[in-house]
Amino acid sequence: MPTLTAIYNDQAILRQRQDRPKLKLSDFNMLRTLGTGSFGRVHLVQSRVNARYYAIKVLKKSEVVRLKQIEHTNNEKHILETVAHPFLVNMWGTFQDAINLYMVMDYVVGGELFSILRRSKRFPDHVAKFYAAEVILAIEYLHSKNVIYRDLKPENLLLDSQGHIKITDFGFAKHVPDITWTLCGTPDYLAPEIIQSKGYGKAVDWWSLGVLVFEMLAGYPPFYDDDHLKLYEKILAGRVKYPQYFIPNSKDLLKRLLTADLTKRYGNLKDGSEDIKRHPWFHGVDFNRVLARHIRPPYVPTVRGDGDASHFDRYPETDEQYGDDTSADPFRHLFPDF
Ligand code: ISQ
Repeated sequence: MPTLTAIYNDQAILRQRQDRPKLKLSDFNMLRTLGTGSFGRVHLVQSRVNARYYAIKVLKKSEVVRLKQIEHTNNEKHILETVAHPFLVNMWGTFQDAINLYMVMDYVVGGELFSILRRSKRFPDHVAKFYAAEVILAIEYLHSKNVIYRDLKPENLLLDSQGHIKITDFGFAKHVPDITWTLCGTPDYLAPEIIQSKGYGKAVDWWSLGVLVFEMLAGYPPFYDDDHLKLYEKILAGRVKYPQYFIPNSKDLLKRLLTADLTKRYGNLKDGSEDIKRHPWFHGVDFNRVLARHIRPPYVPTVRGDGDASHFDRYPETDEQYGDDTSADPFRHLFPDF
């Protein structure tokens, strides 16, 4: 991918990463919780070594095991170690104790695109296009490394201090030689071939790009239903009602992304993501300038200092003590690389 490496040399960054000392819990002061998930939480922390802020994702091993997420968790760690891109959250290291796994990542101060979208109700065309362009470059980069992301949605797009995108949460990402079969992802964003348990590949990310662009433009996803079974029927039926305020070019691109037939879906044809980037909706967008972060972001978060957490919701804090190396650790062998 010549245009990419000319502007952004991921190999140099990946090499520099390798000879860093292993991080440990005592390197950090725990500040507040930034988010919670089914098997752990993300904390804002400050390094005692360099005073910088980071986000630490803490996963409880027993929960990861109970929820059968061992493989996904190991995938997440491995993939984050092997990628470096301006629009992907950067991981600095991992460690574990008897109870938990820890992943140290950049702190991305602007919060979730989801929050801005819900507050704005919907985005004007040029705003959706800006975020779509940054996301396309990140997905294209992951696919060039044979990684499918599988969880594209506004909750997983964070805004940095300047308003550029950082994709987070690689819990469903997978290294794929060609196709894979596991049922995972978020119901609203599932591609037909996943629901139908067909083998699937990179094309699922281009489907979910279509869902994402639709949701940014409309304020709601194209296939919406509280009942998951009905939702899946809608996705498979593939009928989308496009609001009349969608401009013809956005509607045309969305139809080509939200195409159940894999042999016709944009992103999955012989020219890959070039078909999407060359589509008339992106007319006038210079993707080299996007990659270089030279396009001015539509929303710039107001930030009072690097450790400002005001763009994240508050969560009840637990008095959980991390760093337990005295308990029995029956799961260590399941996470040998942490
Ligand atoms: C980085 N910054 C803020 C929040 C985050 C949540 C998950 C992963 C990384 C993060």
